[in-house]
Amino acid sequence: MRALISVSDKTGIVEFAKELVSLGIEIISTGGTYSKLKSEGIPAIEISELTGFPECLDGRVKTLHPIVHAGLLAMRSKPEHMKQLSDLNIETIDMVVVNLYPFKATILKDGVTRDEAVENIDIGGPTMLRSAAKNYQDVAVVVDPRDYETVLNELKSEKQVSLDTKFYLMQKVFMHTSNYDTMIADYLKKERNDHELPETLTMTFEKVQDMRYGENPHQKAAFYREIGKKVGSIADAVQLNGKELSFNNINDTNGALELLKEFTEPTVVACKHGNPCGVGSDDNIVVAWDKAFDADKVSIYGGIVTVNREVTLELAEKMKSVFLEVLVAPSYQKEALELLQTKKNLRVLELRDIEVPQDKNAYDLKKVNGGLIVQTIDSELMNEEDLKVVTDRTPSEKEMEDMRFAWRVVKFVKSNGIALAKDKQTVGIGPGQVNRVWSTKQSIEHAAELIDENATKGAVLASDAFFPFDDCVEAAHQAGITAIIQPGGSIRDEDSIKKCNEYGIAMVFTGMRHFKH
Ligand code: 93A
Repeated sequence: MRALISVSDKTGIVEFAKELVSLGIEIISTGGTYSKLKSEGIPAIEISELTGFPECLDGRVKTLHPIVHAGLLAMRSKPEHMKQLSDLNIETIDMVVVNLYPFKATILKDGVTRDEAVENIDIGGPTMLRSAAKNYQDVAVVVDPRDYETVLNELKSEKQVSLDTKFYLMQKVFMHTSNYDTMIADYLKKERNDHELPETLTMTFEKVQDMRYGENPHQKAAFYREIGKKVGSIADAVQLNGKELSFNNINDTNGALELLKEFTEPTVVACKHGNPCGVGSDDNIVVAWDKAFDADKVSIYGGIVTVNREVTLELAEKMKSVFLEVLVAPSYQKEALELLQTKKNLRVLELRDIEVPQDKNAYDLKKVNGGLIVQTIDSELMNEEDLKVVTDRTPSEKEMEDMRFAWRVVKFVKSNGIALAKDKQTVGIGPGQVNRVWSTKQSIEHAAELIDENATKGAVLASDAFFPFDDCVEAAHQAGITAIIQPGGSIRDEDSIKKCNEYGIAMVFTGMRHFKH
């Protein structure tokens, strides 16, 4: 029996090769692997000796030779194949142990050049893997060091690798090589800044962890991360305290981080079930917390909080008294972290790159039954030049400031979404209703019930999409709201504008809609 070993990741290879030799298996190997085995005193034949051809072109051509590939692809059950091999003086190769040039590790390196990445595209390795895998009935192909043990155990007890295992190894190879190629294609697409949606969509994600369950306890779940640069996402956060993140934690934290990224000034976002329940901005992060907390002291219970400034001891003390599921911040003062770590259920995460904006060309994917709907992410807020006052009254500077704040928030409220704000604090949020006036009424009720009856007086209202009727303006007026920001674009815009003018409400159109489902 002969095994060809050519590995970049040399983990466990010496022990594995030693065992193969002790089982009487002959080893053929490529340059670096050969040197490693030799230095450990393991007998091996160099690939160039087998092929009679030197490794050349900086190693670009090592194993790409018919002696290798005929030896792998010959079907032992076909006499013509075996006769041809013998006529050509080629011997079979019965096992391939290959793992590939570290393309992923290379593209993840800081400052990697395109040339360096391209040089790390393995050609000979996948070719051998594919040849061996195609002929799986006769060749055992090991791409993952974690399979060395299984293979050895079978060789020791059965003197061969079982067909079942060989089939499993084959399937693993095609999964591996297709992921490898997809990773290369993804990288090149990004390098070309290609924003097109391709004819067939392939992406590779790697498993970060299995999760106890999914959205509900009877659903299986795992968390996969995109392969590529760090983008300040939940996948890049480092957990400093608390239980493992759940499926819902990850989903909700993602939403809370997306919203937070809209803000550069000190801001605190509290979210529940994918919707913000309280958002506050201020020059002082502790005041921002107070605003987010006071916005809705009920819903924040068991909520997710994201913060874009260091958590100080003063802030941690305030947070400690609230039951939170997840807290994410760019950093923690030492004493603050120690205090938070006394709450064993609180998942405390550090995300240094919290402000890194999302990649504008990233895909937003939604699985539907039988397919996938794909779009680029909603990375815009509005075009300043489209911002237009449509009422007789022009909003005051303060109203404008609050409207800009509310507009950022409402972008992340599930549609139909309404956000009310005053003094850079949300005072009412109306998410996910099937008509807009209900969302409006809900946001007003939120303010009255969770803050006080006067919370909406002098507040502003942001709507993620246009008003189909003037009923939202009516409700806003009843609540004492003085300014409205919305995309505009309804055939009945005039009705809403008229009503605003009647009540002295200032209204601006952004010309951009932010549905979110
Ligand atoms: O440069 S290659 O694409 N050309 C080849 O012919 C070839 N054969 C094996 N890369 C090739 N390999 C790869 O070399 C293997 O997939 C493995 O990752 C690596 C092992 O090289 P070494 O034994 O010299 O460290």
